[in-house]
Amino acid sequence: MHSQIPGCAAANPSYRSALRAANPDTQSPRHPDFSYLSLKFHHMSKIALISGVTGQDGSYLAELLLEKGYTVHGIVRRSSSFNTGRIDHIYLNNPEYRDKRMFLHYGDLTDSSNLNRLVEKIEPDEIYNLGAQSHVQVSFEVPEYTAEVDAIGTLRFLDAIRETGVKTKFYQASTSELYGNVLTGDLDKRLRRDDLITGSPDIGCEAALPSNRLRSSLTETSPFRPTSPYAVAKLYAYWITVNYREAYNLFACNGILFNHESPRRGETFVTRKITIGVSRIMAGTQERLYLGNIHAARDWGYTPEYAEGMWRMLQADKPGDYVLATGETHTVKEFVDEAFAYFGETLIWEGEGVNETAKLSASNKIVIAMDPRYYRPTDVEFLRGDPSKAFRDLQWAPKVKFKELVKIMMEHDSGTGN
Ligand code: NAP
Ligand code: G4F
Repeated sequence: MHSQIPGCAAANPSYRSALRAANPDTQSPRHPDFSYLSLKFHHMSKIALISGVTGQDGSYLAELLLEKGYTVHGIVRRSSSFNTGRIDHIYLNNPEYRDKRMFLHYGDLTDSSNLNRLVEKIEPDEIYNLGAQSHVQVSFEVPEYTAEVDAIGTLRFLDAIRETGVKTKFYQASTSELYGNVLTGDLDKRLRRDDLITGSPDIGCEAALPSNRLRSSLTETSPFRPTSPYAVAKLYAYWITVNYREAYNLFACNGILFNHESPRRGETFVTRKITIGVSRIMAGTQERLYLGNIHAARDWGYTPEYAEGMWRMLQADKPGDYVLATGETHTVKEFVDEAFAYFGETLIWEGEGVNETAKLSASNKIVIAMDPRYYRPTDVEFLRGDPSKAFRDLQWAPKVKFKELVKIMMEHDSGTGN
């Protein structure tokens, strides 16, 4: 065993042969025999490799794929403390999956030889590259590392596919951060909001205006204008995925995902910070919650539905790039209001900028204040996505909208859910 993760898979010569040994009825996945094909069809015994399996999205995706009958291999990076909390329920504590249909491997997107080895040994049918330094504000502190993992890490994965010659499909976790402020045009006056609304041919966004309701929503053809080291790194990853698709005929897709949240969202992202903070304030264990740019607006969806969308992209007839979003946008401030409304509380907002505060209308107690530490050097002010293409081609449509999402997260974090 090369690993210290409890039950972590050793570097077997081939996981496919291990799988076949465990299930002698399963013939080679490359075997053109119909009995195999029908077996594969009925049992969906595909093999997936997920980077970032310990993260929010990776954990839901692993669950989804296991439910669909996949064998799931996950890449876990070494940490001095346990970092598998989001997948312990499907791996550590689940004898049905652990080392039978789910395997964990140490690895890192900064280590090419590791990625090459894993792709070669596992021969996955599908690769989901979800691993990333995913915190936008942190990317201003560690820009080089963010580029190393988020940009070059993607190249390393694609090159591992190319060099090993393994026939596989590739999903890249692209992001709505790529657009930056193109809808509001705050950073670059050449891209005015009016241009987008009227569809200026100059910036090629005619196709970005599919309906009146979504006139100012972002689509696969909207221009990119990243505004953080994270977004710039992800821009590289987006285009290298497109390039490898075109140059080497890879089945490679970009999922341009707008913000998606859940009870498993990292606690330093704003939605989870709010649902935990508000729960503690209402329980009397925290005085106040400090935030940054509460006027920023996001298109927030529910993560399990987005995991389904990732999978659908790799089941399509042809590879392509897809926006996943709800088409509905709310500010951080509205999220705070909705979180307190879960407890029947109303807030009174006062002041402006860093002096803005909110107090509970019932008690006059200040519960929200600003802290300049949470402001970013540059921020994305407004995001709204148009998922029409995903609906048309993948029959993907999100059901959970803003209010339901806040409720799901509040129920979890306040311990008041069923
Ligand atoms: P997350 O919770 O922060 O998870 C990131 C995952 O990447 C974790 O498993 C993390 O490992 C792993 N990771 C970090 N550095 C790595 C490295 N050097 N090598 C290998 N793995 C590494 O993020 P998420 O919300 O699940 O997002 C998943 C992906 O979608 C990310 O690429 C993110 O940028 C992108 N995305 C997210 C959203 C969103 O709203 N959530 C929207 C658009 C795009 P540890 O657990 O050890 O930290
Ligand atoms: O929750 P956030 O940190 O998410 P952000 O920056 O939108 O990025 C997330 O979504 C992207 C998709 O668009 C992903 F690509 C990325 O990996 C990540 O998952 O911040 C949301 C907004 C920002 O405008 C931020 O300035 O909330 C504002 N905000 C206000 N106060 C805060 C805070 N953000 C954080 N994290 N903490 C605050 O106290």
